[in-house]
Amino acid sequence: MFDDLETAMATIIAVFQKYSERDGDKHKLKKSELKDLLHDELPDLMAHVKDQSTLDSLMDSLDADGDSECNFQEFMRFVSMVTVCCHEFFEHEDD
Ligand SMILES: [Ca+2]
Ligand SMILES: [Ca+2]
Repeated sequence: MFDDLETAMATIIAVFQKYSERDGDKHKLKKSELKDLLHDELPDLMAHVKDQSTLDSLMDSLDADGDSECNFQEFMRFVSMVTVCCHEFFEHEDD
């Protein structure tokens, strides 16, 4: 099968919904939902984000519309940012 990217897109949507539906607005991640998502789905990354203030500033930088929640567009901006960083990291691995 050649649908890896489609699968990846569907996975991103499913992961977002799994956490956004837990509490309050079903279509947005509040800070506690975002925290659980990052801990469970990005454990390697979260190993570098140990303190609450880092999480707070991450949430603030993601929250483009200032409603203190992370909607799917804001989440996607974060996922693409992290993915680009990972890509750059692996590119430099070959240098
Ligand atoms: Ca929610
Ligand atoms: Ca927001």
